[in-house]
Amino acid sequence: MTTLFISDIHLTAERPDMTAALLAFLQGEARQADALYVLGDLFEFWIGDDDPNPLHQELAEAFAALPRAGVPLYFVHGNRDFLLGQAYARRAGMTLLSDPTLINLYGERTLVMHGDSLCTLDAAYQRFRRITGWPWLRWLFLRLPLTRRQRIAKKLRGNSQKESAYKSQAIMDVTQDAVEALMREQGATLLIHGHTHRPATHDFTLDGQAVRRIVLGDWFEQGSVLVCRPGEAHLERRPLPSL
Ligand code: LP5
Ligand code: MN
Repeated sequence: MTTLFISDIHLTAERPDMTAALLAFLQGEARQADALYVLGDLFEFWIGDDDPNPLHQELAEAFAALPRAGVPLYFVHGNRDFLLGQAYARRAGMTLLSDPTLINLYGERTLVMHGDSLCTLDAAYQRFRRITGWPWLRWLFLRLPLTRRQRIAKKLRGNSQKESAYKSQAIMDVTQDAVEALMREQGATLLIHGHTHRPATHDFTLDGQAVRRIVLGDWFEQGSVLVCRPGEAHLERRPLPSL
């Protein structure tokens, strides 16, 4: 009995080692799980389900094998792949979840989310998030020619990299206030998210009750997998192959 959580793999053709590690994970241990949750930023960036990138097709096939083998597969959008749509989700056998979603994890009220919405000190990012959430802007963007979308995505990535260099670590982390407000509102005792690339387990007390926040890691140096069983949760590492 295990439920697995991953996020922030940032798949790109430039990192075949990360793709190989994820494929091995999907073809191996994920097949034995009760469910797999992917909590955003699976891809380095996503500019539409019509992108003919062969990596996307390869991954769709590998993911779709899971639900075919009886393992439910859930996806929460990240800030890099928020445009991943129903067409790709269907191809990959993924059920799209809203951010956040409350699940029952072996009897525990658990919130799963990407985590970017909790970074409330990062005002510039929250503005970006609000604007890129406008349905009409998404609609327009998705109708641009692919090369134009690619150029815009690269530009946004470049700006983000430049800006992040000037932001403090504290600004780019979640705030305890946002975490507590959300957990209180949802009556959750466990919160699982990614985005910050700071894998850790944070135990604290909320209104007199012991609660926990688990942060998933990225896959740049090694794989990061949260393995949950009834009453236990372990953040584990998986090696990347040397190709
Ligand atoms: O990228 P990452 O994870 O290292 O940093 C994030 C925040 N950055 C982003 C931007 C993404 O990297 C860009 C991804 C492109 C996706 C595909 C294109 C789709 C376009 C769709 C249009 C509808 O998320 C970064 C955070 C950091 O996490 C830590 O939390 O700090 O935030 C930024 O750097 C954002 C800037 O601060 C935003 C400032 C500009 C605001 C104006 C909005 C203009 C929007 C125009 C849209 C076309
Ligand atoms: Mn992210």
